[in-house]
Amino acid sequence: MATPNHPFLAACRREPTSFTPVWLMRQAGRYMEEYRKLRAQHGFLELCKKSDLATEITVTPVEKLGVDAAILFADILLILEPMGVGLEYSKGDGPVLHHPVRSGKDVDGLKEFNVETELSYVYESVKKIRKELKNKVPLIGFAGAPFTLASYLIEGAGSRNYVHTKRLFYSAPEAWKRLMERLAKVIGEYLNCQIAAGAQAVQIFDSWAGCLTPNDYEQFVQPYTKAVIDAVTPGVPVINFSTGTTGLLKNIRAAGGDVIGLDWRVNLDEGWAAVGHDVAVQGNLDPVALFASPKEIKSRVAEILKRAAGRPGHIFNLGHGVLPETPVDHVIAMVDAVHELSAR
Ligand code: 1CP
Repeated sequence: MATPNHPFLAACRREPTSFTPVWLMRQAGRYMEEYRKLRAQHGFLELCKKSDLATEITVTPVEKLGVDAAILFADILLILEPMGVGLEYSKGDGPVLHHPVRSGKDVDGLKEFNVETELSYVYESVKKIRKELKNKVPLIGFAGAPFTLASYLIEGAGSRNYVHTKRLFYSAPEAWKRLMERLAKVIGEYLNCQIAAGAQAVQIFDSWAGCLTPNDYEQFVQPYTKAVIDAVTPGVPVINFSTGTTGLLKNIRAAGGDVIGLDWRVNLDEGWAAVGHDVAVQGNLDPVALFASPKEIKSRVAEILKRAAGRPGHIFNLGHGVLPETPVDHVIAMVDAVHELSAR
């Protein structure tokens, strides 16, 4: 089947589009009543592993919001489960790993696993979602970046200061290197399996890279993120997403990607100039702005579009995911405003 030239994919390639494509990180999630209803009946891992449910959760926001891309419903931590770290999602408290990695010995104790068979439920979802979407919008696959996944593996949960993570690379750089090489390898394979199943672009989430100094990013993180991006099937656009990385943008760019994610802590035009106009950008509305009135949301959308200046290669998004209490009608107002104000 010939793939139509979707605005989202064209923008990834910095080709001109008749309007600015828009989608939202966490567009499927707790702010949506349909999701909360399903979540009341099923555990989070069950929602990810039952491909019919994952498909429904992925497709619902596309129809309801009118966005220009779908993102696979899954989680960055699923790839850690087959390593034997005791992944659990407890209601309300976010994910926990019962056996975190704290030493070189722990790194070597992580289970080797087959990415194709152990995570086959993810590729099953990708296939079903593509079928369900009928080529109306493209499907984005994703994975966590090596650093963000390492931080969960080492801390055992979300973290404020990443003390254990940084201590591992300060005090045991060889163990850190072994861990990051292993992560980079499985993440690259995982993304390529999603692509083989039908994902048309992939996003790499380095959500917590903003805690790093530029030197530490360059030495301990950049080579591994770059290895993942270099391993992605040629021709498939890669979005390199991070937050809090205004001071790291040159390094983020050096790690690679066809599209660089910008969060709201930098003006879009300044962020784009910092990464270079020879790459596409994605962003960068503050997720909290969606709690303002639709009129205020529209003026903030206008401000970001003005900074993008109609340059090909801008994908509109939030700077991070939709927050759980966000009013759905404000999200719709945002998507409509992007389409209306960017029409050319
Ligand atoms: O309780 C629940 O219902 C689970 C809430 C939830 C959801 C809806 C979690 C647990 N993950 C997800 C889905 C999810 N996670 C998607 C789906 C696609 C989408 O609509 O965007 C994606 C892309 C993710 C990626 C993800 N998971 C990231 C990177 C993006 C980000 O927000 O920075 C991270 C850091 C995670 C870990 C995670 N999983 C879940 C939670 C609550 C968290 C964050 C915990 C923390 O703050 O440390």
